[in-house]
Amino acid sequence: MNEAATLTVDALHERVDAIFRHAGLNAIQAAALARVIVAGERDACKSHGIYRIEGVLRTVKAGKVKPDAVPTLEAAEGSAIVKVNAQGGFANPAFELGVGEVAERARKHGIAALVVNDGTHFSALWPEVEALTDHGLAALVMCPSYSTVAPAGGKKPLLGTNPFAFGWPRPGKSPYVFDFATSMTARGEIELHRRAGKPLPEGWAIGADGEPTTDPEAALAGAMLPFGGHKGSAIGTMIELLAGIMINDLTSPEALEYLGTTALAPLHGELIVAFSPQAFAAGRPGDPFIRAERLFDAIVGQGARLPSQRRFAARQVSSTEGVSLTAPEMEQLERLHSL
Ligand code: NDP
Ligand code: PYC
Repeated sequence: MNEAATLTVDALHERVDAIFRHAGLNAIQAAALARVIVAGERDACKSHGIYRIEGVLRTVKAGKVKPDAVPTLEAAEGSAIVKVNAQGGFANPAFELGVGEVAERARKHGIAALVVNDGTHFSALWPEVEALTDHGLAALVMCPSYSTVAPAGGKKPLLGTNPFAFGWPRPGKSPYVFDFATSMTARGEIELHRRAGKPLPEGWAIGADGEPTTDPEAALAGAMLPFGGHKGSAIGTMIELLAGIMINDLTSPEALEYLGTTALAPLHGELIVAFSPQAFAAGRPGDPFIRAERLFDAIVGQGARLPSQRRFAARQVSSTEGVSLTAPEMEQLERLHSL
């Protein structure tokens, strides 16, 4: 029987990477996945932490993702659009391949986009946003998922939980970053409530009968609800259009049709747009970074907190004290390595 333990971020990365290598993933796939999963644990984002390892392994075993894929980059001379094909592997190493190129082009043109096609995506988007704010750029990131969310006024799953994230660089400080599902919550949270035997907050989901439910099992069999009613529903639809149809990749209904289940990680595309604040502000008085700080100060001055502050505080603790895992979580790491 394993006991609860505290691991350094590097030690946890090694263990997660070893699980993926053992399951047949090549070095670039395993390392990129381990980075985002460990970042989830490090930043206390449990819905996209080690709990996701089993979904990755199931998706590999089902033959729905290529564990040995090597992504390829296509960037026409002079274009502001950089395309990376994940070649049927995970989207994370594809993003890592393209991020330097899109950052360079955003600095050159003021704006540039990275399109990731043919990738399996299961992670939070803030690691990708932060990769761009680290380059001094603002960024928008979005992707579809698979049909689990009823459009506002509907009763059946159609849209995905379609995450939407934004980052603004703050010289000398952690960036301003928000990252959320366009549903009331990420699907991972529903699953974590089911595992913990806890009821859902009201307003998150409806059952297969179309009636509101707080039972996670009924919610998983029914539909999740968009956040903010028609507003979240419209943003989720925009993501289907921009990061599905416009980039000629799968929409959430098509991703579900391809997979045939929501128990595996979804295959689809992803759209990342990077902006150079200096380029947009050029020619007018005022420094965009100084002006942004005034806005953040005014928000915090009212007693509000900035998004991602909870994560950055958790990151600070993890980097000095390590990541604490419960006995069942340690058991899970052990078991998954011996599969
Ligand atoms: P949450 O509702 O937990 O949080 C959303 C954002 O709001 C975070 O940036 C959070 O910052 C911020 N926030 C929360 N409370 C406050 C507050 N009181 N004041 C200011 N900001 C606040 O997220 P979701 O459940 O909607 O999504 C969780 C994750 O799931 C996301 O990272 C998303 O990318 C991922 N996801 C991925 C999908 C995929 O297909 N790949 C699909 C759906 C979701 P903080 O973290 O600091 O609390
Ligand atoms: O948590 O909603 C979610 C999710 C779907 C796909 C990856 N994460």
